[in-house]
Amino acid sequence: MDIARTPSTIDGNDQLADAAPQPKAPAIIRREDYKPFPWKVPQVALDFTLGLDKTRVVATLQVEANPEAERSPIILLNGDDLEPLSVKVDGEEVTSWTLEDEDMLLSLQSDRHEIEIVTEIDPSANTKLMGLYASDGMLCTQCEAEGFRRIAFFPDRPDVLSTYRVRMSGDAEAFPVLLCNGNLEASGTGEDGTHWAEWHDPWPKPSYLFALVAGQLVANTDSFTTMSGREVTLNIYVREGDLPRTGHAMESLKKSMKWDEEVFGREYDLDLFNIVAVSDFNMGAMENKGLNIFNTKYVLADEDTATDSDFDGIEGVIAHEYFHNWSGNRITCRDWFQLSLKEGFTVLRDQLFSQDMGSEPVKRIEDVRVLRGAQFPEDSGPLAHPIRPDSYREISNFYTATVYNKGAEVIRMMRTMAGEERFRKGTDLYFDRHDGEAATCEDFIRAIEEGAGLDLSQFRLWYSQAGTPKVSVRLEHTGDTATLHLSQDVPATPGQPDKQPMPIPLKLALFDRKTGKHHGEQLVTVNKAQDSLSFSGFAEKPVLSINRGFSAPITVERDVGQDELVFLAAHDDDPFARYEALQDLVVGHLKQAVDGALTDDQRDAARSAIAQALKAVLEDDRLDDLMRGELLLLLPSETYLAETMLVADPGRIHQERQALRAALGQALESEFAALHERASAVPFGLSAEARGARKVKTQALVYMAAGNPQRGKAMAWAQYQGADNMTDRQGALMVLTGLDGIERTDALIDFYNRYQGNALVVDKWFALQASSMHPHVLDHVKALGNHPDFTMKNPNRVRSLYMAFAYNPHAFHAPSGEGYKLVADVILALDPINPQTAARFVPQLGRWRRIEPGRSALMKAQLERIAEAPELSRDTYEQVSRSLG
Ligand code: B3K
Ligand code: ZN
Repeated sequence: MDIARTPSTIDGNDQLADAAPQPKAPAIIRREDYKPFPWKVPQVALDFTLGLDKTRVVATLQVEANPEAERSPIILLNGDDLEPLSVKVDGEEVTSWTLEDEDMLLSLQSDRHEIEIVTEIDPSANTKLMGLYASDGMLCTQCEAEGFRRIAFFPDRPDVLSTYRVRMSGDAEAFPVLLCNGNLEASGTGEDGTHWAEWHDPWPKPSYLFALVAGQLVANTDSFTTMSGREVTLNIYVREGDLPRTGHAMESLKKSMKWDEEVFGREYDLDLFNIVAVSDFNMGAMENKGLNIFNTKYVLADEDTATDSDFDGIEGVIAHEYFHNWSGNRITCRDWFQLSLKEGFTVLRDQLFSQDMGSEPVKRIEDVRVLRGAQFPEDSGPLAHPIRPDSYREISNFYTATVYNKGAEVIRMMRTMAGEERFRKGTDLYFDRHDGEAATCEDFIRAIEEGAGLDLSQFRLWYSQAGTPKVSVRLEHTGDTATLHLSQDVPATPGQPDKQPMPIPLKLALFDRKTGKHHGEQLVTVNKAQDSLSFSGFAEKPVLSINRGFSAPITVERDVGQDELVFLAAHDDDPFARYEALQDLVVGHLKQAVDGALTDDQRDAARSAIAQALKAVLEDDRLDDLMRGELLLLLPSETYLAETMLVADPGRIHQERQALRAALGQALESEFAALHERASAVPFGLSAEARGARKVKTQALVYMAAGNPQRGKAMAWAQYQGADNMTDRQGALMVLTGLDGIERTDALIDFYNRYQGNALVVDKWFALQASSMHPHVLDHVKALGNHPDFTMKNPNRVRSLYMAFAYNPHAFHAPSGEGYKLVADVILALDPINPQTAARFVPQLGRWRRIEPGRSALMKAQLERIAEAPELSRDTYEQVSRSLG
């Protein structure tokens, strides 16, 4: 990720880079420098002789001069950690090549050639998990964004599209299953216990979508008949013992295939769709053409080992990767600055799918919570960048909540403005017009503009301006007219001091105080810095409900009293707006409390208003439990609270938030006890009712434990012992982990013993302790770092311990600064092993400017310590230098 910098800021950053003890600052790549590649590579043949420690790759490239680009007598073939063993042009060994940094520059005499390059790689030494690597005895690949260059010398950029023919051979016992993109065309046995397979992918693709898997795997096999009647074979490959936990992933895949046909008119285009689950993986999953590779976390589930939210995560990620087949693979990105073209759009598609599969309002609230928790802090910090960035040093740093989640919100706004039907006309035009191309965000916008009949000229600013717009709202009432005064401000971000007003689509409604009803929802688009709108026919001042459904990814500052928020919390018919009113009520109170601006009486009054609103949620029988559970998640995260303050004191935020939770637990103890009892009586099942019951059951426990720890502990221990599913068991253990006592110890030991050997559940065991409310988390995490099951080599394990810790504000922000030191130690230790994962920790320390001075200095000192380390990776270097710059 990177910010859109003015030239002067770029220079400033370079000076900083020069000051650091780096031999050479990694280059800045700029969007404006894009040039088409001088060569086309219509066909590629790859021949792999597989081995865990030594894999030989023969890459044969048919190349021809690209008539749409400037001619060049040299072809640049990217490489990373590769040595060429032989280089041939048109069958002849040549020496007309040089290596520049890691890349090969090869001279070519005429317009059309065959290039053959042989390399040898060591997959078991590949701890970066980019390129071809060994995981748990099998071989697999990850090529996005720039991993293919670790396998073969190649123009490793997304606008070079080729068809691939791949032959792979290897030991039949070690690698009984041999998979690649496309269709299996031939296979057979070779000499000395080897066997081979030949795969062909008819769809031209960029190198980042290449994939290969070889290992001891078994498949859950099923099939899907597409809308045109073609039968597609579906396989989910896993380790043998994991087969019984693949059912939910398979169902999710079939639902996704059907939904994409119905909602976006997209049909699958090969006869085979393979998914492979691997346990060492840098992210969630990867959409390689016809051969998706998944983190086991997003494939394996059953009721004993996975929570309801794990099940939802699997459904969403399976859908996301499948949807990429069109939004990403059939139409890919011209360059990596266009990443949101495929990611923002595909996130929107997976969000809409999950809304349709479950509860639409609940999913919307969850998505907004993620946006606020992860993306708003990006937008307001040193790493802020537009959804289509202008420059970067390391593309891996760009897989951000801004590109993904804000990118999805921006396209969702287009959909809101166009309406569903017209939006679909726009996406149809996009898919038709750009099929088979490497496209740009501008291509997408133009297709929506033409297909949906929208004017998006000013809207394009959402692609180029970083920062979360703030809209201030005031409602004035005179005579029978209500006038809404709106003003917008897009805050300055690094490199973008001045912003222009953007079109902001706001859904709103005006409520009659007496009837509790409104006269219809309206959509208004504010596109000026200041605007006023009048509504007549209101004898009394109405209550304003605004940004309903979170129609725009902004912050709203509304000039309303506590009574109006309580009114909306009780009456708003838009579930999101209802949730929002409760949130505003709580955020407003906590901000005042943290500022020390409340007398005891005022504090009591506010707490009792919040308790009343919460009681209304508990008693409202129009709500189902899934929605009730969302509303009970009343307390905004400490991170989000910090985000609403210019400079935050994490200690005070934690204290006040905990105190409010305890007060609510005490005020409504009998109500929560009754809720827990009612929900506990619902037997296990996968219906919305049963899932809702599990959700509110643990919510009730959380409040009970805060208000009356002894009683809460006893109930949690009983829930733990009686649990017949992971949702209940994990919920109870989460509560116990935050408390002291023998129950905590016993439950943690029991959980570990019960699931020892199941890596995904042991990850939960680490994560629960690292994210707990217990005052001694820091000591627990330090000790867990020495646990025999802990390893820096497995990203899931690293995330479950240290990422959970870094995102646990009360632990991370320990006043001594030890939390910051621990995270900096992790970054330094992990950087040489897996830089992509190491760099992901930096943004937490990068928040230093928004934290109170004592802690801020300690955070900055740790960033400086990292910056001084010799030989930082490009990933970590970029994030640290920008966080300090
Ligand atoms: N496209 C991949 C992400 C690749 C990340 C590379 N650092 C997964 C996804 O968004 O679907
Ligand atoms: Zn994606």
